[in-house]
Amino acid sequence: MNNRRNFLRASGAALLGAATVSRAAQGAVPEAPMQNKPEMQQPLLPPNGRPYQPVATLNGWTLPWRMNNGWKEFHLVAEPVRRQLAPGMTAHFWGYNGQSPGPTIECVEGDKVRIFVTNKLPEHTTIHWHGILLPNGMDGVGGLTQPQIPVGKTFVYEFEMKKSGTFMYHPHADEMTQMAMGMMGFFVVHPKNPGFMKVDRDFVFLLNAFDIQPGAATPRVNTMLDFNLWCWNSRVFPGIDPFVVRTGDKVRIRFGNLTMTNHPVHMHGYDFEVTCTDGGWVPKSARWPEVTVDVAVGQMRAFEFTADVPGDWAIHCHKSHHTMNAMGHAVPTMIGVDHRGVAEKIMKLVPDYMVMGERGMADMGEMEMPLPDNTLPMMTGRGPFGPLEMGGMFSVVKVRDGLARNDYKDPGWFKHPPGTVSYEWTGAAPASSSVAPAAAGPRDRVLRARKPASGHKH
Ligand SMILES: [Cu+2]
Repeated sequence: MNNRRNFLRASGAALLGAATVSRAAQGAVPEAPMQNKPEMQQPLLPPNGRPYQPVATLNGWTLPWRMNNGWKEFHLVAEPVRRQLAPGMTAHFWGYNGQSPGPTIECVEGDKVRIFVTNKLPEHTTIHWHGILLPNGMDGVGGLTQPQIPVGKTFVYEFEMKKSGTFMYHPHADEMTQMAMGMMGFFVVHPKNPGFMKVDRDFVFLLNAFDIQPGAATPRVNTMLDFNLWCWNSRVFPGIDPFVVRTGDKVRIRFGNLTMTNHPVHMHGYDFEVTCTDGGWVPKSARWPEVTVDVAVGQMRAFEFTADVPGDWAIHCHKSHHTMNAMGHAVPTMIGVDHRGVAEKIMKLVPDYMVMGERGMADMGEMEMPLPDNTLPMMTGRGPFGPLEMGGMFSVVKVRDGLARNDYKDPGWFKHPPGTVSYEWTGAAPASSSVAPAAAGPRDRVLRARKPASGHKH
């Protein structure tokens, strides 16, 4: 927060100075603010230009700009960055202005936008403005519509925002490497009329995926399909910010998919309507209610609902292997397999050996398993009732009474009104024995014999 306030102060000073500054100074490249904190920064209320409700970028921030003779000027720096995926794991990525994803760019329909892009990567790059209508030579396809931006050089993109909507930016140069390394950002164009499609809270994030081997920090860039870290804004559960919402708020959640597969994003507790795609706003007559929206590769979707039911409502990708972190892939299904005797013999040879999955995988959620450094557990996180057994693309929409208008602070866990939580039946069982509790099996013996977790690191 402090960092951010500092640049806001710095950029505010620059903005104040802009009116009186000389032509030569106006010709200088604008400051490139940097941010490397993984927590969501307060939405950036526009200090000039047309008013709008700014977006809240999950685990991210919005890039400040300066006005220069009617142009909004932004400065992106493509560079290597470090990003904490969740406490316990930091990755070496490429990104923009200190972070992957890069900062969100926000402007208004009709704005003239000038974006300086400085390349501090070890190879050339470009930026493509995904979904934005612009002159062909501003489209950012290296080799096709412009020369590549060489290492160390700064290029300028200039275009006028023809329509409002939900967009993103990413390189169109050595794409497989650069996107696998985390280069991307969100781009929101607000409507000229602030009353159009007005909401109280407007969240944005990108879905991205990485292949980082346990113990490593740099993604494998030649992976085509078998990614092992499924992220929202380069974060995994429990590192993803909650969506903090005040009861009664009109809420919009926008996301774009820059992974190599589709993601059915499911939200609990509400039905909603998709109101915007990367092509523009969806007319009312073309919307329908749903509780899961599938977003294909390269697509963007925004859905809206009125948050009238308080609670902690899960929101997640519905592919169950996308709500897990690395290490889940090579484990065989062991449900129903009887390990009697085998585990004890193996433990004589391999002291850390553990039996996994004989009763399902839920034990993984609490398991004290030795992990390599810089590696996250496969299923993790704790809620008010115990382990959540999640990872990857999972977060919580926290709807609470009486929050302040711009309060996005995590309010903690929901306090359920008495008598509203699922409970254990303690009355009489039916005469048939089919629902009697299962007897303790051989598994429990193995768990008791397990070595204490002395090698446990994370
Ligand atoms: Cu998914």
